[in-house]
Amino acid sequence: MNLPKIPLGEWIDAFVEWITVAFAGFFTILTNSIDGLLNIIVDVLSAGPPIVLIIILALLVTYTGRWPLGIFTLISLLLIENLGYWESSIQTLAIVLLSGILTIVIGIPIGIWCAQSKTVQKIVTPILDFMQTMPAFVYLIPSILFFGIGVVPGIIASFIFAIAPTIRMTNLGIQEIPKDLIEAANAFGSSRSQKLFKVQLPLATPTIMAGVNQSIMLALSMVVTASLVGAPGLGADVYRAVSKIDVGQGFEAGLSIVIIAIILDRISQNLQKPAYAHLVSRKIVYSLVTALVLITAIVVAIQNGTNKNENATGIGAETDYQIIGIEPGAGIMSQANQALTDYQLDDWELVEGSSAAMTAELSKAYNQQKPIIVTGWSPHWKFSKFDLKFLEDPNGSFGEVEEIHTIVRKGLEQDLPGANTILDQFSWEPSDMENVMVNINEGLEAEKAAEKWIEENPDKVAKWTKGAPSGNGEEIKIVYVAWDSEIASTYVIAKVLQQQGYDVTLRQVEVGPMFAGIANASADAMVGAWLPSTHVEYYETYKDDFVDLGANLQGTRNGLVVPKYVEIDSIEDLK
Ligand code: PBE
Repeated sequence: MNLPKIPLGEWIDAFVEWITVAFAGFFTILTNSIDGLLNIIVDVLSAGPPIVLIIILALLVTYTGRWPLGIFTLISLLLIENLGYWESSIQTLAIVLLSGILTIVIGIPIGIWCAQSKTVQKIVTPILDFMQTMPAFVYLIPSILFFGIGVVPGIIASFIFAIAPTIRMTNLGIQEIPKDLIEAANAFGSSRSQKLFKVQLPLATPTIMAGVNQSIMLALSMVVTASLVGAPGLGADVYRAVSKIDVGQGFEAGLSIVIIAIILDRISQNLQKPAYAHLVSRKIVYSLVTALVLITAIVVAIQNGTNKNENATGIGAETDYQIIGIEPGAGIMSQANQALTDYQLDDWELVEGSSAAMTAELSKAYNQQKPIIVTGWSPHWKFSKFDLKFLEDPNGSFGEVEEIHTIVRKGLEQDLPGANTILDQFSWEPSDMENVMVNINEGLEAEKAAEKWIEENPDKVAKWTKGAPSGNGEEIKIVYVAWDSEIASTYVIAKVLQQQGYDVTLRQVEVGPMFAGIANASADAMVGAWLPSTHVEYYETYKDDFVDLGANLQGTRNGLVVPKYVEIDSIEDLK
């Protein structure tokens, strides 16, 4: 059958683009409010020294879930603090609390509404099914466009992912109430709202709380995913560990997430029926906690108000002192961190995320002519699409002009001599690479863009394949990171190898795994090692276990990049 493909993706793209523009103002307000709320929560949680919060949490857990749990909380939180994950934990806790609060404030009323109207329930149920089964990653994509990168798209995506149980359980809890109780309430002539607040909600509370508990757990399970778009906290620590293959750090951060999960789970499960309610009444304890939170919030707010420099202007204030980064394991991220130290930019924050999120953020700012600073490298399509400039780097934090190397596993030369020769002879110019990148950015599939370049450059390709025996369908595994530059080079070399008779498999991985994969021979080749400085750490770690076939491109550059309309010229101007 030759039916044309339904352009579902295109429709969604157009729809999302329309929303992005039409509701830009609304999204800005929403972003700022969520960001503001989150900052308040973080400020409150980190108001005193860690030990204060640790003791308060331990007491709260003791009260709700008995003393053994309290002791567990005390010890495990001290452990988190000792391992150095306290700040990340506060961030994570704040993100989960805020998603939880949003879920309660929005989910419970919707649940009540569902319980009261069959029609609403019929509409809401399939939407919830959809929201819960759609992979949570997918929500991140439009979230970045609407809310930019950082913590807000993460919170929104967690919220969408987590709200369903609260709505469902509220609905269920109310519907489960025995009919005779409702009839009795009716018989006494109670109004709708009396019935709701005096009969239905109190009776349904345990079920509703079970829903809220599940929602909080789901929100917590989103923290790693959310870190892909720049949400800070333990999730970002885990992502960073994966990106660099740091087993120890991964375990420590993972363990901290488990501890926080247990604590949140036990508190939210037992809030309704605290273990020691017979000793101290719930009212007293919860009022105390609420009062404490409110007082801290007010004190913190007053302090912030007096500290704030109202007339802050300049690039820092305009960009919120943020530099938009990419994957945490990328070489350019260590260089950017080095630059923050070298130029003493203590106020600045390097936001972690992904290359795709970075370019999305850049396009968005550029279209609104807003100032923005990103970690950037050339060759890259963004230089053809936008008017950009590298900031001068007098201290050389980003290294000199570099080259990109092809690296293969040991033994490839013996096993697949033809493929090895082609990889060895692969070499092209920055303009070639940029040409492929621009085509991909303009919507051509990576594979098609590679084919197109190969067709247009037969002479270059002939040099790469010269003297290389063809393959006989042997498999060759190439690994790459989803940086635009590496997508271009990898697809081109893959297509050439394929045309020469090899069965090429491409694997997209994080930076650390790319190097480690070649070193432990679970992959055969990569064409994206930026040397001598960008990937020096990985190179040094694994260099005894792979074969460096030398440069395939010369003249790359890393640095901080801004649109030309931004009025600074050097990293020094950020001070
Ligand atoms: N990059 C592109 C990579 C290498 C290729 C500059 C983003 C990095 O920083 O690791």
